[in-house]
Amino acid sequence: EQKAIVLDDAAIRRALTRIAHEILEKNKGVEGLILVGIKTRGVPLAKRLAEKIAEIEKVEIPFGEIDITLYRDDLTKQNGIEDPQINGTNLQNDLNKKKVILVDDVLYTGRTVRAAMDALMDIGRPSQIQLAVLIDRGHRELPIRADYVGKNVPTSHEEVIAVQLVEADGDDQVSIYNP
Ligand code: 3GP
Ligand code: 5GP
Ligand code: MG
Repeated sequence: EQKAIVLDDAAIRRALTRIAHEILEKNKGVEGLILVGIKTRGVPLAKRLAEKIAEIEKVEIPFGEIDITLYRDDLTKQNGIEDPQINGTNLQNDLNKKKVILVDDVLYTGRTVRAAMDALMDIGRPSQIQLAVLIDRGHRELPIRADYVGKNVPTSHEEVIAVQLVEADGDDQVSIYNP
């Protein structure tokens, strides 16, 4: 098992700074924006983006989290298991006419994001949903793409992207390995 570093701490920091600027550019400021992190590691990433945006624009933007449990047949190797399910959310914000930016660490098949969008639609009627991910590893099974990508990392199905973040793991690093 050989691990190759895909992003070190400086590269993660730069990618998130760039994405914060891209979010502001695309949305022409912070008006109506709300950042929503997908648990677990999408949450600290969304918080970091909110901090960077606050630094740049001197405005706080609302922030929420959403918990999607994985009932992934490709993870458990069992068939007949459902797609990712909503476990919970702390979203008390009124999403009507808001531009929601979903944030996750890794985008793979797209099923987690689809479940997250379902959950958002149940809560309210956002005017837009955008998606930011640190890593896009390919292999989409649904017509879903990210608006903001830290790094595109082509992978095989067997490979795993390990995302370590200070808030969860004590250090910042993204690596790829073949278990
Ligand atoms: P996360 O909470 O940081 O998102 O999906 C649950 C956890 O399992 C995720 O952590 C993710 O890091 C990890 N994981 C590693 N490889 C995979 C994979 O191939 N598929 C999924 N769904 N999760 C993976
Ligand atoms: P999807 O639903 O798009 O297949 O997978 C997205 C979710 O699964 C993300 O929340 C992510 O945490 C997790 N995931 C999928 N593949 C990987 C991977 O290679 N590494 C990590 N760290 N997470 C992954
Ligand atoms: Mg994740």
